[in-house]
Amino acid sequence: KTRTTKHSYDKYNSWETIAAWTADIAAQNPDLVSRSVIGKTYEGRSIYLLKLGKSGPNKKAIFLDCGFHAREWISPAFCQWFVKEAVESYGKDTATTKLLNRLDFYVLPVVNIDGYVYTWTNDRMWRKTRSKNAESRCIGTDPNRNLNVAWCSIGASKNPCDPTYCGPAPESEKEIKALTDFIRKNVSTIKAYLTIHSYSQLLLFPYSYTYKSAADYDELNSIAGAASKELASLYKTKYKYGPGAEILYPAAGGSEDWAYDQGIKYSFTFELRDTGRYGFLLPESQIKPTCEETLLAVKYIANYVLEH
Ligand code: ING
Ligand code: ZN
Repeated sequence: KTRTTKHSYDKYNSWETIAAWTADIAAQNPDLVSRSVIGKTYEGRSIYLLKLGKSGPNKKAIFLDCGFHAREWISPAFCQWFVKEAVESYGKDTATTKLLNRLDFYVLPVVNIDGYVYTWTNDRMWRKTRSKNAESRCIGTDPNRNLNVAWCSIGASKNPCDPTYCGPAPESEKEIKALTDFIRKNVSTIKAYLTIHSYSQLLLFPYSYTYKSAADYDELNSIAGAASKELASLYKTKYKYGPGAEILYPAAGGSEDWAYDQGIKYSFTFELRDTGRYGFLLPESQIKPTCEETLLAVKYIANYVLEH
């Protein structure tokens, strides 16, 4: 098959290139990576999920997703980097080898594929999905306001023209239905849920939909503090951490709150670089350092999950 564009870990890749990469990375690492399709997007694209880990009985799993919001290009870049590091380090680096021997990682490289494609073809600053709305000329729903957790009660809009439109109903978006169906089906094995956004350099944990503190506040706060410290150890990148409602803004219908209320205790939202100089338009020169430092925080959380 001829490829028009080549995949590169330190560049932003088109969806076509990422899709081909998911097939290649699974084919090249059959004992470590497998690919499945968990559903189709509104525009009919396959939603790919990669499963990473050496096969074994009764393994705990960590779910990692990227590309909820179309314009946050550093996010899918991180999921690809994470997979690269896993396959390149397995059998070489003892810590990574141990993680992959004892845990499974489900990696969803791009959740909102239609939106991501649209940022490449039409509007670089698009955020939402690309589904049509009844009785409106405006397109799309905010996927991170569309989950069934205090749906549309705060920090979300009922107006289809707004960037935080919650959709006509919880899980109205096919991409969100595919994700939540998968997690519900595997909820007994999934011990951590990590979702990657940008930008602001924050590590958020529940809740965002209420100012009430989560039952596991103390533990989540100390994990977030330690993970942020790990992240900063590489390039001194400063992260703030805390409950979403308090350190960012209150917002209902987000995936991290939903996962937490499903019983997945270790649930975090990352907001990667930067703090606004480039914002969503983070230069490609920052992909490698951003992914390297973020990987340290993700590995810290994975190790914590393994030991608890
Ligand atoms: N930020 C997230 C957003 O969806 C968030 C913040 C996290 C809201 C968790 C709700 C729950 O608005 C970005 N940059 O998308
Ligand atoms: Zn986002």
